[in-house]
Amino acid sequence: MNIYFAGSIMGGRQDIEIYKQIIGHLKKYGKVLTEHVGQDNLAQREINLTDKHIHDRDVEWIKECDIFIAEVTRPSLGVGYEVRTAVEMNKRILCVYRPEQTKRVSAMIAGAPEVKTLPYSTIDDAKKTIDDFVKDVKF
Ligand code: 6IA
Repeated sequence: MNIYFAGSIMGGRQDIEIYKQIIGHLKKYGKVLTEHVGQDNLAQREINLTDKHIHDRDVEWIKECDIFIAEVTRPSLGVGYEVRTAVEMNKRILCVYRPEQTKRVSAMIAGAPEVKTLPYSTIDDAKKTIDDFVKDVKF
């Protein structure tokens, strides 16, 4: 199974440790196409890539994914754009967020009928939510 994980980059890297843990968990289920979202040295890795290259590659990966999962606590233009792209491609989409950190997720995510948006408080909760979502997709 190909998995696309989306998390904030230019929107702020404060949640990177959480992204790492979610990505580590997702790897149990298949190939995470966007492992770099959880990598500390992303800026160095991608420094020579143009914006167009990054955009076109990421859109191609969304096309290839079987499930799309985003951590949306930290608002990110890129993640919002990717969620909409995944909607257009009829992907199965889960967005998770920590209500302790953000009062409300954007209505354009929380209000989208094609997107399952669920709160979590601990990383174990997030993993459980992901497990349930994957089970649902498989059967
Ligand atoms: O607007 P944001 O940067 O927060 O958007 C983050 C989302 O867009 C992530 O889910 C990524 O999949 C995608 N994205 C944005 N920028 C990049 C990137 N390079 N490389 C890969 N995916 C990206 C940024 C390079 C920069 C740190 C030098």
